[in-house]
Amino acid sequence: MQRQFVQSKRKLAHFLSTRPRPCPHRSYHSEEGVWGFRPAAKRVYTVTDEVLESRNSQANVYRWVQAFRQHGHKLAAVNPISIKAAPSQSELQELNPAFYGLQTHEPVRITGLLNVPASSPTHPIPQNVEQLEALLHGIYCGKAVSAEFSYIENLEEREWLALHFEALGEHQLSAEARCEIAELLIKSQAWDNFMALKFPTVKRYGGEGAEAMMAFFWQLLRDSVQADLSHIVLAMPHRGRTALQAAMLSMRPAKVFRKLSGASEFADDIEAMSDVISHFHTSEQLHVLGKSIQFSMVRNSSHLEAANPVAMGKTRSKQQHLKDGAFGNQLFGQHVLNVILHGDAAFAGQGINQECLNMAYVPHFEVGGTLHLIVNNQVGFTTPGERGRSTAYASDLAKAIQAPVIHVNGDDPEALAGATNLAFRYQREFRKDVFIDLNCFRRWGHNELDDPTFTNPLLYKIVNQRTSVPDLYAASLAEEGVLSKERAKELHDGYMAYLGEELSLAPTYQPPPSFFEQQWAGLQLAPDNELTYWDTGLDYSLLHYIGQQSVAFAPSFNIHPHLLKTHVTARLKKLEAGSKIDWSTAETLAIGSLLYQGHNVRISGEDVGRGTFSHRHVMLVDQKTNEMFIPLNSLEGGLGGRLEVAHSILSEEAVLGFEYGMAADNPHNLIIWEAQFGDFANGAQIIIDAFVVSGETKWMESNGLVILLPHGYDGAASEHSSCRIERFLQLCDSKETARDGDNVNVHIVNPTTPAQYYHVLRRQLARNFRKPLVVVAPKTLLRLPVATSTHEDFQPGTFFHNVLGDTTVQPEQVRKVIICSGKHYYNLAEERAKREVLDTAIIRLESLCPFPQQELQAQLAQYANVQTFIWSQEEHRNMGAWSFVRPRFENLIGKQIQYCGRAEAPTPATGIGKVHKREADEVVAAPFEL
Ligand SMILES: Cc1ncc(C[n+]2csc(CCOP(=O)(O)OP(=O)(O)O)c2C)c(N)n1
Ligand SMILES: [Mg+2]
Repeated sequence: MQRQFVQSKRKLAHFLSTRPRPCPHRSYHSEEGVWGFRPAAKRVYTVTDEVLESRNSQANVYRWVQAFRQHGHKLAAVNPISIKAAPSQSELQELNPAFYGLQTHEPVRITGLLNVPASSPTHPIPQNVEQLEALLHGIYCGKAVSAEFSYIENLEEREWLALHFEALGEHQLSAEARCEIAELLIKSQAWDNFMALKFPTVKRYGGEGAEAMMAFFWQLLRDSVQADLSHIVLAMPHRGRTALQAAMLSMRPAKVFRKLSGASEFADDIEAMSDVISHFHTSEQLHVLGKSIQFSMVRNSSHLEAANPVAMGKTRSKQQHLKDGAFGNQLFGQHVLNVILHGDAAFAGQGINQECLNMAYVPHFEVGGTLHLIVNNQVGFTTPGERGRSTAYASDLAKAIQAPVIHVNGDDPEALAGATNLAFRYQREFRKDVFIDLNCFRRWGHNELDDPTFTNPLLYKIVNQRTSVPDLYAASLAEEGVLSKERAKELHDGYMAYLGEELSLAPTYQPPPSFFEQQWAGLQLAPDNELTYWDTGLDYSLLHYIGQQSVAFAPSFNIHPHLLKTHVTARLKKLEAGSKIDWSTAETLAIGSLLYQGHNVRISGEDVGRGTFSHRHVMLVDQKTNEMFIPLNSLEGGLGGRLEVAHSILSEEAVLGFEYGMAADNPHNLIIWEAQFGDFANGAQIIIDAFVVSGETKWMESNGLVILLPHGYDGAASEHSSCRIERFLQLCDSKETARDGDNVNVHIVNPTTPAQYYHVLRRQLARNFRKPLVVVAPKTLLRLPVATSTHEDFQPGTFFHNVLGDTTVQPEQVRKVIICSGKHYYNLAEERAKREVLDTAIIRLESLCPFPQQELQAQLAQYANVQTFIWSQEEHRNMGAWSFVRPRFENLIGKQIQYCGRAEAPTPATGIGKVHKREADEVVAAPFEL
């Protein structure tokens, strides 16, 4: 027997050593040249001989034990309000020992099969199948917790999870800890009761039914400080959010009460449009077990789950700042932990969750594993679970990335604390995502004014008859003599009295400012009555050096021969000449100079390393080794900023949310997101609407994110032609009847020269305020010889021009002015030259929003003899900037303006080549024929 076993061990070792290993050159990698990524060392894991021997010699028992790990959760009664039928015998047949031919009294040796505490009179070690069955049922099919992890491919993780889940019973809380948790639950309930009493008509999305959530945070904070974490970043939806903030964090209840009386959550002198109470955020230093930890809750949007990638981005930004993970030399998550709470319906229903999970382990998006808690009240608005998803559990998406799930009964706060500790330890051990599915209930309707019995009468029969979670827990502690009823009442009454005092203070309470603090200190709001100009030029010798370095590589690096010619040599030539500087070079000069000045820059999006149009090549790939290299990270001198090339997954919504979070966290880094084509930015519309264009006025949270949207009609049909400038213009708060200041909510530019692009990028960080910047980016201009710049365009004293006037005409000859924006200018200029027209000036609006009224006026003032003003665009009439420009031109400039462009259409561009050509010809001809 023993010899056979040794032989099979040898075979196993041989098998392991001869299995094909992943070829390192096929995976994303670079030990040196890729800032923000470092491949994790491979872990080696072996099962001990003793364990293997025990398992192999009792193979059927081991199969049976494994079946409990796989199927035990189906039998577990972790649902405090279940109305579902119990699973059938056929579903559970693999839990039956007879399924494996095992007899009730057959002896078992549990070494290596199951992790159980040492034998004790109350918990004797099982000696036979019958005793083991009882134990397996107790562990895997209990009433408090169950787990799913059998789908995880990695043996070490599965073994770890089994080991620690089986020992979960050992997570015993002290009497003091239990009292602390009880106090939090009591306060959470008191908060909701107080709100119901004083504000009976308010939709507050209380935490009633899910109060056990407090035990999650209680345990999380303790584990986090013990692991020496310095930050927790949390995304959390509406439900129970104010209860958490009031009962556990230091949000002043007076702030909520003030808001509910009709005032703002900001002090009276702050002009903000504000938000609802369930979106309030807190960022504060908490003191736990003698240590402190920064607890940062990201702003919430009503769009469920949309805040999740924002939290991930914020986490990564903090990690970058603290040299966490690959930004230093360790695993991600050494200092900062990302935590996300979800609703059950929203987690299963919203596609952004798939995108976020898909980002979890991708280089440049990893944050070292997120700890997820699904607050599973088993209903979403009126929709019960089985109507809200196709899967058995609300958490099943977690399986897509093989994340373990621990299901917990929401009636058992202590079980939740234990599950939290287990999830936390898993995250620390493997730096991977892990889920807790908190099975609880919702005491009222979707909001407290709804009647849930209209739609879910049976469920609510149970809910309405049952005791609350805090009362149940307090009663059990009273019974055990841990917390007396009197003390529980005292805690409740004391908190209610405090809330009463806060309510009386609310009318005069002025919430302290919570913006432009910490890393945002020194920045301010943009001016409301002027457009500011920022000298973003630099000495050309520095730019020349940066440009050279952007294509420099070691002699041993095997550059692609085509790139050597068209990218490297061509760039060097242009730099040397100081002329014909193209779009990609200008971008490099902007990025490189910011790095040189000590700012970190991150460019994110699909295929950004090469660039959709194969123009960027900010990341080079060695043709022999597949090794990636980012030349701009080898600048010498300077202040050492680093470029992160975050080649993203094929997602718009989650990735843009991630970048918004990075930019929200640190205003001194330039964060750029590029859509593959501008058309696809609509996949991120939720993030654009709920965060990018509205975040500042809702939350007083500025953001300097740059969004690059390749745009332009070049015959590529409906979905490769238009970034929908009209939509962005409709989202901005530029004024139709008065002058814009820099304080518009978003700056939208359509630059026509590489130097303009360079200046507008650098301007993002040069200013003393931050605004999201949408760049309508070119495609054909990337290689258009006339759309180039010279070294003078970059020199000190130069800056971004909101308007580019016409320097080619004699002003007194001009009878007609065409105003346009973007690459269309070059088509018009070419047509004018072809027709040898001398009486027509073409003015370019480089900035659309803010609308540069004064500069436009200054340009127009040169032309005293003009009768005709035309807005010319290549987009259709119901698209492009026409409907934005027209009222501003007519109201602010005081002249009529005529339209030339494509006629109205339901989709941006034709798919018929000949039609495109005809339209393109007509569009450039029309202004000259009017
Ligand atoms: C994207 C989006 N769609 C719809 C809604 C409207 N809505 C608000 S809460 C809710 C139900 C959410 O259910 P669940 O995720 O289970 O959270 P719960 O409210 O039960 O805590 C819905 C549909 C929304 N806020 N966001
Ligand atoms: Mg729900």
